[in-house]
Amino acid sequence: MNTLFIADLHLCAQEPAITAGFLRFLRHDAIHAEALYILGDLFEAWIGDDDPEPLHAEIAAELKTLQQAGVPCYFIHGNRDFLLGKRFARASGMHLLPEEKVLELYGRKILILHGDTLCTDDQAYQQFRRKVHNPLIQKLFLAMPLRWRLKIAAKMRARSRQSNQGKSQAIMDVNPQAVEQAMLSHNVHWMIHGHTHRPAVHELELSNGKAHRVVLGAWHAEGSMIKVSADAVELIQFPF
Ligand code: LP5
Ligand code: MN
Repeated sequence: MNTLFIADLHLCAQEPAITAGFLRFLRHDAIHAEALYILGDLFEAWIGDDDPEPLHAEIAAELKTLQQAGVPCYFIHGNRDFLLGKRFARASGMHLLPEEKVLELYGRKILILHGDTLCTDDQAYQQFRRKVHNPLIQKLFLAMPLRWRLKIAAKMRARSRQSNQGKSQAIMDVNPQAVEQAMLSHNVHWMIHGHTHRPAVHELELSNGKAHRVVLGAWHAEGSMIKVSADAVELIQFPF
C-alpha cells in the first residue's frame, strides 16, 4: 500500500491541460492509494467558497468520487487557497488539516506542511501572510461582493509577481534554521512540503541525527507527486 502527496497544481480555468492531468491522476493513481494528501495551492487563487467558477464544482465532484471509492483526501492550505473553507470541504469530501501535521506512515514519522512558513528570509511575504491570515481581515474580505474580491485578488497576484522579480532565489527558498526548528519541535526526521517549486530530496544533518526533506514540484508542464510506502519515499515527476 502507499500514500500519495501533491501540491502546487494552481488549477484554473485558463489551464485546462493541468486540470486534465489532475483528473487523470485522481482516476488512475490516487484511486489505488491508501490516502491522498494535497499540501496547498491546489487552486491558482481562492476568493471564497461561494465563487461560482464551474471548475470548482467539477473538482469537488471528482474529489468526492475518490472519497466515495474509499480513498480519503486531506488538504493543507497554501498561500493561494488559504481561504478554502468548510463548504468546499463538504462538497469535495476533503478533510481540512492544520498548517502543520505529523503523520505516522509505515513506521516513519513525517511532518507535512505547505512550505511558505519555512521561507522566513522573505520578510515582505511573512508580513503579508500575517495580515491575510488575520481572521478579522478574512471576514471583511469574504463579506465583500464577489467582483471586488476578484479585483483585489488580481491586484495581489500582480503585486506579488512584480515583487518576486526583485527577490533573489535564495530569499524565496526555505530557511535552513526554520526547517531544523520545525523538525526538532515535532521530533521528526522526515518532512514533505511544496510551495518553492523546487522538487528535490534533501538529506540533512540535524542535531539529533540524519533527516530528509522531500519537496514536491509544481504542476506546470508535468505532474509531481510523492509516494510513501513501507519501502521508500519516492519523488515522481510524470507527464499529464
Ligand atoms: O504566489 P506566488 O508563488 O507568486 O508568490 C508567493 C508569495 N505571494 C503571495 C501572494 C499571492 O500570490 C496572492 C494570492 C491571492 C489569493 C487570493 C486572495 C485572497 C485575499 C484574502 C485577503 C484576506 O502569497 C510571495 C513570495 C513567494 O510566494 C515565494 O515564497 O515571495 O510573496 C509576495 O509576493 C509578498 C510581497 O512581497 C508583498 C505582497 C504584495 C501584495 C500587496 C497586496 C496589495 C493589495 C491591494 C488591494 C487593493
Ligand atoms: Mn505556495
